[in-house]
Amino acid sequence: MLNKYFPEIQKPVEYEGKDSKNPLAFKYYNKNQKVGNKTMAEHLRIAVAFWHTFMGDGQDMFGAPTFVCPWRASSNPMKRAEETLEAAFEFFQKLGVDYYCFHDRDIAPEGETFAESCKNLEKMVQLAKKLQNETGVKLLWGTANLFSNPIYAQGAATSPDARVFATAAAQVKHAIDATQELGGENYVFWGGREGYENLLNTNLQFEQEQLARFLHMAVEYKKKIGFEGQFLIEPKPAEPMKHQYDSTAATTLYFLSRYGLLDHFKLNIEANHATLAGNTFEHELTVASAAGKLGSVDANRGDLLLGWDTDQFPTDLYSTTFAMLVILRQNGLGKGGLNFDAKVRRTSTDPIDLFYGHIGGMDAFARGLLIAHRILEDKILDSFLEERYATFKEELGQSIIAGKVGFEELDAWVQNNPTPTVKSGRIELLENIINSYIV
Ligand code: XLS
Ligand code: NI
Ligand code: NI
Repeated sequence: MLNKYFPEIQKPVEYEGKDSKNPLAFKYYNKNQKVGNKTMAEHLRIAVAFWHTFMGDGQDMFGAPTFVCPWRASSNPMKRAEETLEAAFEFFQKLGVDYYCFHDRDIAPEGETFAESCKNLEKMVQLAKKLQNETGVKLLWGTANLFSNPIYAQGAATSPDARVFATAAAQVKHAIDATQELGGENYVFWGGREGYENLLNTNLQFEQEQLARFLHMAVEYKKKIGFEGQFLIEPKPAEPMKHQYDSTAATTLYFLSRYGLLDHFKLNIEANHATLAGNTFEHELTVASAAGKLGSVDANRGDLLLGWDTDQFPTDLYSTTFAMLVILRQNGLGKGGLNFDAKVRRTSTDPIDLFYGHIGGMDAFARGLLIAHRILEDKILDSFLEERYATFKEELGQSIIAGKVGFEELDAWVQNNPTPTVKSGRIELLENIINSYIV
């Protein structure tokens, strides 16, 4: 086992059960425990987000870094990248997770030129490959950072400058290559600065067409190189742009179908992006799932009192339960997983805080899984739903569903039948039932 950067942890974090008082043990997440026909690890497919966990140093717009990362000490950028990657794999092993996710620029520094950046990436990919082989940790998804470099200030695929579009395309090509080389199971497109700040300087229609052209090129390239990962789009309504084009699950699905891209993409739903859009996490998951397009999840949490992407670790059992209900009902996430796109607070200043954050998030989802599984096993919600829509199983309902009747036939039916009585939706009862399962 790698053992250099987290000396406080001398053995992998273990499951000790709910009565354990050990803060460095799982109380619910028990990797190999079967829940239904899969183990917890197979259900949850937990991934660590490279950017927050190993690049975050607590810096914000009001103050300097608070978190001293021993793995970021070297002044040589490539050495720093190597040490960061080594620290990351030590962390994955000690935490006992199977997956991680990265942006190209997380694992390799940008060089003086684009060509040099590509070389740096290729080099770091080889080290990542070696570490993956040694530890068995896999890549859930890769992505490209198309938002930090100043050339992307006005968008990447939706930039008003063709040369910037070209640069973004080249960068994504290399990021897909890197993901393929590392056996990545998915590739994510999050529209970093694909959006606008002011309509006065924006040709919105053109920019949306550009985004579609860009994604079509990606699909073509994927086919060409035989990349087998799933393409995912991660909606977000705002930040860094005032309006992002892929703002919610529904707008993204509309965009994909309008531009003939629906067959090639699924969605990566992030909890904090859902709430930023004024939706619940479970709303976004349900919209994606209902379209057969829920591919993966960025598992985090926002703060309803703050209007930005705070990316906190998930701890809310209602939220994890509702999320797992959606995921279990669609039979899992397939190639996707739960990526903790989350960071510890600026005031959590020690490497060990990274363990507390992840342990808490994994336990919260393990509990959500166990609770949701029991709710579904008991068929309480399913039988309620069956009952609520029961009239569609009867003659009238069946003729509506089969398209055998229109407004005139329905008018005739209504004229000849008694006024329907309203059936209770029983929301309070259902909420009470959910509470009785959250123990
Ligand atoms: C930012 C996004 C980002 C994506 C990956 O808000 O969540 O972290 O997940 O580019
Ligand atoms: Ni995200
Ligand atoms: Ni986010």
